[in-house]
Amino acid sequence: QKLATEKVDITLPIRPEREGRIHPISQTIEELTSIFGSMGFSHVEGPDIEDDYHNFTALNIPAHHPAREMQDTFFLNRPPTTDHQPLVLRTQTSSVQIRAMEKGKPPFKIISIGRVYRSDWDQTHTPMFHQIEGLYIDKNINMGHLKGCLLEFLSRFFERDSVPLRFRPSYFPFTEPSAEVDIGCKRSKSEITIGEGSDWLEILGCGMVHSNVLKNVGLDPAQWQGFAFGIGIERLAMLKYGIPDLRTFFESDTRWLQHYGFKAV
Ligand code: 2NM
Repeated sequence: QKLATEKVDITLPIRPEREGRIHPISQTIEELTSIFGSMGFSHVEGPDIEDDYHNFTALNIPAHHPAREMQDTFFLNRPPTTDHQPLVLRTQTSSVQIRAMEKGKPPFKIISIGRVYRSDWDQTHTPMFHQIEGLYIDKNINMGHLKGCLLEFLSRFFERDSVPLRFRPSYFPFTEPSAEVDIGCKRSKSEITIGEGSDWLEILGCGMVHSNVLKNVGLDPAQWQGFAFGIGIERLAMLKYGIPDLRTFFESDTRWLQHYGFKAV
């Protein structure tokens, strides 16, 4: 009787369960690694906690540069390194590339991706964000290669046949010459469309690696040269996926993640 009355209906659907979502930052990092991987860049990693030398000095950032000031950089109290250097939370991932160049032999064709930290908090800045930096050092690399590389990457990332790019002269301590790159876009009331229209939007910084940086990692600037670039990943994700507010990336709101996240495949 028990068997007859307490039969389990195995054809019933399961109780609804909310499926997890992949965070837009993780998704964007996957896309970037895949695009640059197919362009011949390998992925290098390094520590989030850096010493003063790798975060600043090796990158030709002089002793009294504003980026070293307390209000921009998170300095760690303890433990100090044996050579009494301050320790910092890395402010850019270029420190990872310095370490890769110290350890390896040229040519270098690498990207570094990861968290970076700056003491900043407002509508368009969070104290932690993500960056991708690229570096290509060989015997005959010039700004033409830089432009071609960025054109290929940005058109693939934004899924367009081509994208209009504008190079504006700029300044970074670690590159000479340096440029900021704008991408062509169209602004309507609530949306930005990338790759068409008559407006410009700043998207990344780049340049030819400074001869002092090459010397600092033991390379002869008369033999080796190349380009580097750095891009904020949140900004790329916001533009590609129409996410309006930067700070929502780090609020861990599962409703936000259900909306903007990606289904696992
Ligand atoms: C940027 C802009 C320009 C950069 C430089 C280097 C290194 F390590 F080779 F010196 N890595 N990344 C670089 C250059 C980063 O970010 C806006």
